[in-house]
Amino acid sequence: MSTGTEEERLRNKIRADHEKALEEAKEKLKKSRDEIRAEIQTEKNKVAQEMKKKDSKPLPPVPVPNLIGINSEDPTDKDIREKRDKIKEMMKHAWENYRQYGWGHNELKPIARKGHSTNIFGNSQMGATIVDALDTLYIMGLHDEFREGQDWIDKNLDFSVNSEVSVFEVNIRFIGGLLAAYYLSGQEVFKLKAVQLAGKLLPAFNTPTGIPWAMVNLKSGVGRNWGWASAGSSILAEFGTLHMEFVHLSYLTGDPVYYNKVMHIRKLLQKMDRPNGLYPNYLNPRTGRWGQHHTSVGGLGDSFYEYLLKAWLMSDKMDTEARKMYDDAIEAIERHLIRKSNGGLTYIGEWKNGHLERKMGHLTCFAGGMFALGADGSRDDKAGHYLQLGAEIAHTCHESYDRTTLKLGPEAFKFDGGLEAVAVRQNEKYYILRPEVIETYWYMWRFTHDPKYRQWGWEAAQAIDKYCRVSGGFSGVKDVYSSSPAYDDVQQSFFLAETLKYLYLLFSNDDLLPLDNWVFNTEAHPLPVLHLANTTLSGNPAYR
Ligand code: DMJ
Repeated sequence: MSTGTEEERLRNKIRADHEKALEEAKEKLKKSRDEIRAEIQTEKNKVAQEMKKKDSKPLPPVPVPNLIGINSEDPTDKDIREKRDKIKEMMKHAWENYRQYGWGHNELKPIARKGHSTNIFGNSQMGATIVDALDTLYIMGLHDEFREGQDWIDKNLDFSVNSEVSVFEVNIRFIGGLLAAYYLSGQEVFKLKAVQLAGKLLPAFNTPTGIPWAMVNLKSGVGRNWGWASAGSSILAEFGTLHMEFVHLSYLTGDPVYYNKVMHIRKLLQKMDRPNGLYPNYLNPRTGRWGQHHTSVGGLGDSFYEYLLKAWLMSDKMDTEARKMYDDAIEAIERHLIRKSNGGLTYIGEWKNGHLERKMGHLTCFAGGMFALGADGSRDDKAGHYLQLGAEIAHTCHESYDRTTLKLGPEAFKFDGGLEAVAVRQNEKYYILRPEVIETYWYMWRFTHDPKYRQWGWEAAQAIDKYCRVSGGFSGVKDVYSSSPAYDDVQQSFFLAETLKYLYLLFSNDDLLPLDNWVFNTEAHPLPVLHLANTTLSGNPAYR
């Protein structure tokens, strides 16, 4: 209870504060508008500085996982060495032009020779190509270029911007890219930036279900979904492709918040009914109900399945729950979506409201590599079957390239009405420097050493160099069936992150980033396996 004197003391204090505020207000009114503005700005700067200091506090040290195979000898075979050198030269061409004409922008317009961006990166210059390219530069031994990128990131990469970005794209390209650069080079700046950025993505999870919004404003934290998505839904391949990066964030920071977010998504999915055992592509984050019953192993679905398998691999095969979800999903996919064409080509169609569309996307071609990667450890010991399935998908996707004029694959191809692995609609005939087919060649090469995969990869590399290379970099082409195709004038950041990296690895020895120790995220950023069972990690608060 307050005594009388205490009350009086309080009253006096309030009065004094009040008078002081009045005095300050009077003083302020004597100042000009410009002076007031300058004062406000100084205050703002002070707060920003304080926040920056808080943001760059060192993180608690954690034991570094086993980082094997960051370097490797040159291949002994001269022909293979020369092919690998050629891929490195292509990387230099892409990088140097970006540096000259698009530096700091997200991507490059190689014909117009200026910066380029799309709505997935928001409206600010976040240097997406720099972050996406770092690990490729590193493994290629392009260390000067790597340092230029590091320097830019250190001085310019700032996430306190009023910009609405895609949570998925920022996660796979930026957080994945920064984490991989950190593990490869050991430079703390990458880890710090990854953690700062992750903090900016967390408000996207503030939904009634915990299923994140597709987009979030980095400054305000306000999230929303794509206008085109079925009934206000979030997308399976977006909210289902956060696991690898978020587990690493919890590991590195000792903060379980990231791990808890992705495990919550998994638990929620496990509880839901799945029509025919298939996961629909759309899930409403407000109601927790599925949107349209569309299922795809290509766009909108793809990397969700990939991350189930990779969660298991990345946990040193301890996360058996993820492996079970993968096995169940793949069985349903085989039953309902995978078919053989009249001409004997195995393809993966799309399920749309109870009907199978016999069309396969370029994006779906990654699945060949996924099946091969998941073969070992498969249910009922069907390793041979899944390796074979991977080989069949690789063959089909190679056919989709081989049946074009440019020997580059279209965005989508049909198996219908006598058509086999060819695009029909004009707006499906483009090739935008995508990696998925080459990705599958590389996994198949690692698991089988069948020389045809190097041969097919080399054919693709030559076609890219011949038809997509321009003096200002590399561009996508609008029609792979035309002998003089128009350019789309975009050098996608994933061309440097993925396409060129998988090609380089295809012509490297297997001890460069061995698959027993590294798991590649969906943007080809290698993250080390976390041996969760080993004693050094059990001390990490994230896993207590
Ligand atoms: C990349 O950003 C990733 O591979 C993603 O999973 C799918 N699309 C592109 C490349 O085509």
